[in-house]
Amino acid sequence: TQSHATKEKDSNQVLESCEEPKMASVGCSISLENAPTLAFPSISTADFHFNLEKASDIIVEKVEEYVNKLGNARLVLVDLSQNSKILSLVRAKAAEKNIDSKKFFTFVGNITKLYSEGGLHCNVIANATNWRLKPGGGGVNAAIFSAAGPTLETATKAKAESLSSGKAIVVPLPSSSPLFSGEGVTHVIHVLGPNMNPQRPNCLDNDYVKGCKILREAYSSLFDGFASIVR
Ligand code: AR6
Repeated sequence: TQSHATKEKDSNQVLESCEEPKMASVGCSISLENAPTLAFPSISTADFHFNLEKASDIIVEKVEEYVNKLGNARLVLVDLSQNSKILSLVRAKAAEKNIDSKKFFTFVGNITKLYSEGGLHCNVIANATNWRLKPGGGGVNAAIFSAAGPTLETATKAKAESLSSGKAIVVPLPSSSPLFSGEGVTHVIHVLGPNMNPQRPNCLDNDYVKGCKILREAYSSLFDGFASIVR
């Protein structure tokens, strides 16, 4: 377990180090490692063209609202690149608000390979999906449906045919899915965020009053969904 904890620490995780003495620090890593963890991408900020400053305010606001309601569970914002603008904005704003960095942190990696490539154990991952809940389309949605295999589509269809923006649905992942066996992911939560891209359905035409309201609702639905699994 210690080597796993070390692996997690040595990876790309941006987490202030535990400052306790050595033994306490090992204990701390073990309990953190076993904690239920939700990895989530920044909803709507790539293909859906949502403003990054506004999105980062909303992420930090919603994390602050939920993080202490979730017991020892952790929330982790993930993106693919070390240079991710959204990760650095969120990191700075979360630090300003003194959000507990053991319960919320950012992580650089592919959300479908967090354990195998980054040593970060996340039992739940969120997907920024489309209204039809269909595989493909690019971004994190294509990556998750592809890594999870066809059972995710079947399990998703059993829950819902479509999703309205601002909503999330929790889908238990069949144990036959490679994401379950290889990465330890037991649930995928699909989230539909607001769309500001005119080339995608239901574009909000730059209406950020509506857009921000929907993005807040999306994170509330996501974190409520995670809370329902943790309980
Ligand atoms: N791992 C971690 N983060 C990722 C990954 C990955 N594999 N892939 C992308 N990101 P996006 P949206 C980050 O475009 O803006 C889809 O086609 C990415 O850098 O996936 O909500 C759907 O079908 C960004 O920070 O989602 C919808 O139609 C974040 O994930 C539409 O795009 C979200 O980027 C949804 O657009």
